[in-house]
Amino acid sequence: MEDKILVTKSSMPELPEYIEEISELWDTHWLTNMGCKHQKLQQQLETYLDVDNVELLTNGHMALELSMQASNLSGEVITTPFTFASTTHAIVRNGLTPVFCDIDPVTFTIDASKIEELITDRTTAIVPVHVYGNICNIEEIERIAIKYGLKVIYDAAHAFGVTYKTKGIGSYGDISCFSFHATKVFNSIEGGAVCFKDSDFGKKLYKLKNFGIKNEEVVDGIGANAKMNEFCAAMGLCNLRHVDEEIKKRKLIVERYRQHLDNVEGIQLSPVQKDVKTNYAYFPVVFDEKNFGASRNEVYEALAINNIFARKYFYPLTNTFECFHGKFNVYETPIALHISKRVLTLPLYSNLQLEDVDRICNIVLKCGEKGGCV
Ligand code: T4K
Repeated sequence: MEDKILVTKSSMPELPEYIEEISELWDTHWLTNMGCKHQKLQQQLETYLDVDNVELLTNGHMALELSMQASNLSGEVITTPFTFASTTHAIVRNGLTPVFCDIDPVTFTIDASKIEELITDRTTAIVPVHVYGNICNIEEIERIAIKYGLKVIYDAAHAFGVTYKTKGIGSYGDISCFSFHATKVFNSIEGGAVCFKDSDFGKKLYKLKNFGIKNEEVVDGIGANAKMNEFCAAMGLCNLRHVDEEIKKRKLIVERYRQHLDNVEGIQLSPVQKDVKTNYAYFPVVFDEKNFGASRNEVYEALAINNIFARKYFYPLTNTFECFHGKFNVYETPIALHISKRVLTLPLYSNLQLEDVDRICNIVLKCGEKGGCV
């Protein structure tokens, strides 16, 4: 039996490169609290992401949670349930009420044409998600935000390195939050970043990530601890040197997938978006059982039998989570519900072999043939 193929595999530099990067830490003994690796990565990311300011954090979740806190939001926040737990949890953990907007059936991002009808006098922000590296309808979201005086905080966890109209995706909206988790296109083991324009917001965020400390004798905020440590920052510095190469390799893999799966009846793939340079973060496939001949779950099982572990990102929807005890009505987001029951993200990482892509696609396509997935 072949080795397991998982949905992704962390990108890592060659070991000597990482050792070289961290060796300095044995001289300085400075391991965390905004050391030199942290500062260097922050600066390099401002350039790479093409944004005004970057603040590094322990992970993408704290980037979201503390960004919302530093924005002094209250009341309701419009978002989507077709996302990882983190987005909704960050809203709820800030004492805010998520108001779920449905998604666009093609891009899987928030359907901007449905946002306005959800705005009330309690709405203070929109939290859209750039799902799988597909970007949201930036212009329409901006128009609505300006019209109603709302903050826009993008969950850009999947959008590292994406550009729109040649500008870094993190430069749109008030704030964009990236994840540098081990499973992402760019990783710092665990890590995250907030991109922003407003320097007052930046000062608040910085304090929130460091206990609210102003100086050695004054603590004037009730902060958390969300600082990126030096080992993570060093991993980030190494991986940043190779990320363009990684994205190029991902592109070849995605092209191979598309050769097999484009124009197959009953299969929907991500769109190629106009004016977007994508990062090939995930390879989602939506299966329409009637037209394809097999359900998403049958394909998932058929792959698993062959030691290939695709994932149902994003199923279940966050508005169905048990922790919310039925508080939200999932039927208010019917398209998100429809997609979440049918989507499967196939394995995708830079050193996935093209022959493995062929094998994965053969198994998938066989499921659609008469006789099913056996
Ligand atoms: N917003 C969105 C839209 C997000 O998708 C996420 C995270 C966030 C916010 C929050 O960002 P972070 O706080 O995480 O920085 C994984 C990731 O843990 C999570 O970061 C990611 N989204 C989510 C979509 O996927 P799980 O529970 O599926 O992870 P796990 O442990 O099952 O790993 C998935 C696969 O990744 C494994 O089968 C193999 C591979 N893997 C995993 C680990 C841990 C590696 O290759 N190396 C590793 O170290 O959540």
